[in-house]
Amino acid sequence: MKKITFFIFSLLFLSSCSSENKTSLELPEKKPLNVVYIMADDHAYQAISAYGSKISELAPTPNIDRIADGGALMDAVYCTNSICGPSRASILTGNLSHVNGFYKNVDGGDFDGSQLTFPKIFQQNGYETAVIGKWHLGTTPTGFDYSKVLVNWGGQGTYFHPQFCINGKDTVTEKTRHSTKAIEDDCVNWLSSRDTSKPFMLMYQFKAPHRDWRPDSIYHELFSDFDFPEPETFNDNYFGRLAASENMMEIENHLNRRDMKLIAPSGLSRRDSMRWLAYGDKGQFWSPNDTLNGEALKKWKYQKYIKDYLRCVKGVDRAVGRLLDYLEENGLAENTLIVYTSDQGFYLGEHGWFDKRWMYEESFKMPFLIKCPGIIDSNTVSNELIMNIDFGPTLLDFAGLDVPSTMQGKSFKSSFKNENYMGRDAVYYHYYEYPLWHKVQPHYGIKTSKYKLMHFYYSMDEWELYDLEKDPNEMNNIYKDASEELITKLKTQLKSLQIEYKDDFSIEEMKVMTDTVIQRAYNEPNKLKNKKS
Ligand code: SGN
Ligand code: CA
Repeated sequence: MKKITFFIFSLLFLSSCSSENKTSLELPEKKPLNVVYIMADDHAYQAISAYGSKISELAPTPNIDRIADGGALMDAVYCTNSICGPSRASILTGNLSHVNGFYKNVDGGDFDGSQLTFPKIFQQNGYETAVIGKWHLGTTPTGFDYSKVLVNWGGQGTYFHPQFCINGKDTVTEKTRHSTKAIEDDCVNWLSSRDTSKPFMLMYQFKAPHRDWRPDSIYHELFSDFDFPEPETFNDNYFGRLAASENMMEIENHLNRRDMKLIAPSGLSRRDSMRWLAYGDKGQFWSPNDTLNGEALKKWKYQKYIKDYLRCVKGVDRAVGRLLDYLEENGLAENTLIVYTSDQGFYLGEHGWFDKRWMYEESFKMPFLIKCPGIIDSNTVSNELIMNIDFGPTLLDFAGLDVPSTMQGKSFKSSFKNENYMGRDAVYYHYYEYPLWHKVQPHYGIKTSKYKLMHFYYSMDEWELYDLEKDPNEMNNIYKDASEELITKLKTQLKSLQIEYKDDFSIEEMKVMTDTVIQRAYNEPNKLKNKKS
């Protein structure tokens, strides 16, 4: 794609606004559209107050909500493979996991950065581009003029003493600031020192609130004078759902000592200390004292988990507020598109769980708030069915840049203004990683506005069907009771999506994808020496 001048940018932005009756006299005043894409890690929509859940009323996110107040709250945005690296790879490429090649975090290799990604298109069209924070794709980011990404702890980064790699070369260890604060400061610094003759596209990506949920010390006392309510499905017994019954992500049975912030006994070797802290991952029983067990222990674990999680969210909300203030104070708010999302959803005790991966609603659905003055009206609520592969095409479309036909995702920009917009009637899902972590059976499926059909195919052959209107909590699998007509209709729809997305492999071929082991070579500091930058 050829570079274009900034005069052309102005034209493109004008046309992208599709604003009626513009005259050429107005042209010189119009500025090109900037983009700030904010993404947290594992931030559940239930923990954003704009989505209105019970817990978020007690732990509001006023700054994140500002994005929806000035733009749109999207209520039907879905992840195509609900784990970190795969979701990020799909967002960058606009393609499903089996097409972009990054479909597992564990033994799934590194991201092929030579592929076409949406940041590359912004960069090729004269934007200054940057990614700061969590990346988790192994290889050095491509398509960015500046990158500063977390590299320690297998690319996850840590909350304290995180290590960042700058432009694939220099590694720095953050000695004082919490990871959220370091990323917040770095983004504002990057904005302040950017080349102001160009428009910018910034990816602002937090580690928080990912496991092991370690908040900044300034939030340690938050929520200490009350308890959060447990979700309706907290004591789910997984009746009628074989795959769910085999999980290893229960609050009661799989949170470990590290998650609960216990301190390992002194005198242990580093290895033994790590083992001591990881105790509980595999269902081993432990209790912080002699009196807590049974239901009381489960309740105690939940409160510790949810409070630390929401304290981490509090830091993210503050950091988002700082960015929004910066844009407003520097005259950038009117021509900057802002997105807030998470790489996937997360369980906050629903079905008794933490973590993600399942096609059940809490981990499948992504929070998505978007603001673009002049195009999206304030306080819009959208129920359009969207997939994460649509993000890149949409951002390009807003900026007036061409979306390559090789991207499987589609822009939903025109859904905000065009009353005749024809959106999707179903979204597609496919998850592969097994058994690590958390023993979630590989599965694929579709969701329409009324039904969800899922197939768990790896070491079982189980179908699940939910009537989402009657059973939004997905507790009642009606696959065996549903009419043949309904099952046939949904399976036909599923098959046609698999063909459309070129994911119509045989079950045996799909199993091979899960079993394939591709070593990863993260850009961790000690490995960098051996790698070419
Ligand atoms: C770590 C976590 C898992 C989590 C994965 C994937 N364990 O391995 O609980 O599912 O990350 O998360 S931990 O003990 O190391 O925290 S993802 O966001 O990268 O997909
Ligand atoms: Ca994640």
